[in-house]
Amino acid sequence: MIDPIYVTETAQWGALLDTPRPPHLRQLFAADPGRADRYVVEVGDLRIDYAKQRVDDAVVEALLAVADAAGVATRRDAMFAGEPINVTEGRAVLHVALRRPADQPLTVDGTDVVAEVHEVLDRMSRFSEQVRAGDRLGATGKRLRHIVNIGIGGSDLGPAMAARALQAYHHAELDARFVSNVDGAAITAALDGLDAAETLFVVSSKTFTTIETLTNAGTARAWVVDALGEDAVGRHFVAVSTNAQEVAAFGIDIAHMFGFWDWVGGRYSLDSAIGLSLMLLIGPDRFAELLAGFHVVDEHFRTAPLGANAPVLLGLIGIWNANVLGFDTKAVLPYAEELSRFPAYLQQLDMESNGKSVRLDGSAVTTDTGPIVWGEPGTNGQHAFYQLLHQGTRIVPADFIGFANPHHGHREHHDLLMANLIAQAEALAFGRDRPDEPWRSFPGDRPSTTIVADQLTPSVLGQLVALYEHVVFVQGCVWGIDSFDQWGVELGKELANRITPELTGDAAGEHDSSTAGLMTWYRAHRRG
Ligand code: G6Q
Repeated sequence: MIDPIYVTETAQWGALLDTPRPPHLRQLFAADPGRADRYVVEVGDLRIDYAKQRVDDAVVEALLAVADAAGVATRRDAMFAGEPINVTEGRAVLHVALRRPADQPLTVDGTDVVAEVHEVLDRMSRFSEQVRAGDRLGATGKRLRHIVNIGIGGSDLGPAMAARALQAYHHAELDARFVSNVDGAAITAALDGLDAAETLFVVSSKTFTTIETLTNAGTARAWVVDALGEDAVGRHFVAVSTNAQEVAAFGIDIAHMFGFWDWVGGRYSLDSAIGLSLMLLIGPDRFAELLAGFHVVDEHFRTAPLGANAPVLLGLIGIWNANVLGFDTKAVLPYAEELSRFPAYLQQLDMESNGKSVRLDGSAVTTDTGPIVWGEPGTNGQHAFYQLLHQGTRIVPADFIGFANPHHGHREHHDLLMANLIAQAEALAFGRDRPDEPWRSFPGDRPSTTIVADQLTPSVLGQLVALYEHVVFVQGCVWGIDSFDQWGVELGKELANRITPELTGDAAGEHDSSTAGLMTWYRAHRRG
């Protein structure tokens, strides 16, 4: 049993709240020429500069004491050891095992989970190689050229984000589309222009009971049957799931199912079989590089002293921003078009993990928990919402992400892009005084972290994702919440299941007057 933690009742939390707020970033930099060197941490290929955060040595020390009081290191070790730290679901949390090398076994309840992981990875690799080489063909003998990944939430955002991020590594003869929304417009667009004989559907669902995914998969199945006949289904559908029974019930042969385990949370599953669509696109070797990148950061998180541990430091700075300075949101601003889905991915990772109000024992938290995470790739945001970031009354801490070398050959574009990233972080931190024209004044002192790497390779993407996974973990430890459940999505699902037959049938149940009014309106206007 994991002991609940009431961090806000500890002396260390009190000391944190009493720690003097550092002066303006202009003064911090002016007083300390070594600041930029000391407030940088390097992990793998990532260079993480947090010198523009509103912290000083006293704040960092107080935050580290809070991490100690919250037992961050003990909890981290419990996660790596496979203890059931997801207490409300009674499960281990072992996404770190998904990227462990084959020669580093990890035995949990008498089973070497790493051996199981590699067994599935090997099957995925064989299958991917066959499709990529054109050895596994569609039912009519045509080469499979189009992958349609059907999944939602954790079974969509990871592979969709990574497929976009690693576009430069895609097989030249394969493309992929991702369908998640139950809105029929999504599957219609995904199927538009495709030849069923050349299309492979990857139905990704941990539970295989998710209504959106099953609805989309059912429509896709009917589309294939219509074009190629019932017998073609086996050649055009594979499943990724933990639920063999439901996969078989849907009509996919479990010989074409790639499994994973209940200790992989949906939003932590990109590097499990949920990454199959990605592996098809980039190949098993590049997928292995992605996993190796994750592992580099896992090892750093597991072994580096807390004061030099990137996820710990970034997680604690997030605590300082959210709980002490009172900043409610956080912007993620990748200066890389390929990372266009990264903010959405992080939104789920962070907000579904740490958007909680009760602690491990069900008691109410006594401080704010996870921030609202949002963002867009630069430079587009600069011509839109950055106005508020620079001059608004609300302060939004930002993470800038950029790379020295792009995958395209337009160096002049890239120099401009990176100049903008660097300039924005500088402008936010230092501002500009124009007392004569206040509307042209920039207050500065707006905090940011800048994460850079040489290039967005599969390994670097793995490193980035693992970094944020562990940041979220550290914060969840401090707040004493279960970062690995997601009960908050249940009520809406239940009510939708209740309302669906009421919208289409005759019997309407009891609802408040607003809900009943909406249902009456829909029933009156619904055609077909
Ligand atoms: C993620 C959540 C959630 C989940 C989806 C899809 O952590 O659990 O986003 O991934 O609801 O679930 P299935 O994979 O079971 O279809």
